[in-house]
Amino acid sequence: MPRFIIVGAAQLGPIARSDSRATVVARLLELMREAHSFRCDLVAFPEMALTTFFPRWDLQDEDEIDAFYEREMPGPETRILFEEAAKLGIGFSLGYAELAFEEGRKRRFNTSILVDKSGAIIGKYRKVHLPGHADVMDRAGQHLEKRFFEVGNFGFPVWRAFNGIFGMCICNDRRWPETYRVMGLQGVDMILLGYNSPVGLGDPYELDALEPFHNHLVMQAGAYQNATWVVGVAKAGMEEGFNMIGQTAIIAPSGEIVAQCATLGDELVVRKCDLDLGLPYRRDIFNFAAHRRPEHYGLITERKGAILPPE
Ligand code: CDV
Repeated sequence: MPRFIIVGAAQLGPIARSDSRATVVARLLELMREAHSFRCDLVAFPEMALTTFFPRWDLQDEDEIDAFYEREMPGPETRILFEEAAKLGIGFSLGYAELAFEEGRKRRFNTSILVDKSGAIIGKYRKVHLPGHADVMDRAGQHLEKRFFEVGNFGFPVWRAFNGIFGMCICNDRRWPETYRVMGLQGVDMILLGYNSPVGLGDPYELDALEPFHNHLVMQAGAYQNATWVVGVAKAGMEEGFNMIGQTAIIAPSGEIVAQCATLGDELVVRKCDLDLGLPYRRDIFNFAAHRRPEHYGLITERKGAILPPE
């Protein structure tokens, strides 16, 4: 029996610091309704889709910081998204900053959820690869994710949903082959991936000119090497003076980009995806059971990391 899904990648243009949740949620609702008009089963939204990308600022005030986080999901301002999804019969993935009270303390995560067509949360992922720094750096722009988030504690789970096996990862995760491989080893059919990727932060991000190339390079490689669909969704455009790349793309298990946004604003691209398109790869060139040889890769668990060249 064929396994098709119509998926929408809902890129967001910039979100201003002063934008209310209600304003942003209204934009998400519009994209969700548009996705439904294209008969989408599922619409994917970016990383931190409810607020501006606040880790660019050296925020100190606890209340000011907390205001960027969701204490509950759905919450008072986001419930309407879940209600609309249930009414339309469309699933969605959504990235947001999560404030959790666990192990007797306040915890902060960069989180993404997967919601089914009834509006129920069926999966939650917390970002593992947090880029940037905890302390302010002497350079043009800051990326303080290591200060504002803890490393995710769920690993890279996958979920049976939408007639297939689905996984999620967030932004910088897409640059790491382990991200895709851990899900690939669990038979993932489609990875939903939101990102906020600024250029112009200054050293060490001097490779700005190659950023668009690297963006697609890693997602296409991850898709091909693990025979999975990848849906990469950007928050794009000039946000609070920072230039965020777009290039939202739907990538087939062949590694080919089959749909791509053409703007840096709110834009939906849609693709009917055959979830079995990866099977020829899984049966042959990337038949993990037949060809992978982890027992011959060396004692990688004992190596704590790469040795860096001298400065
Ligand atoms: N939000 C991100 O994870 N951004 C990083 C940048 C800072 C390198 C990224 O990998 O795109």
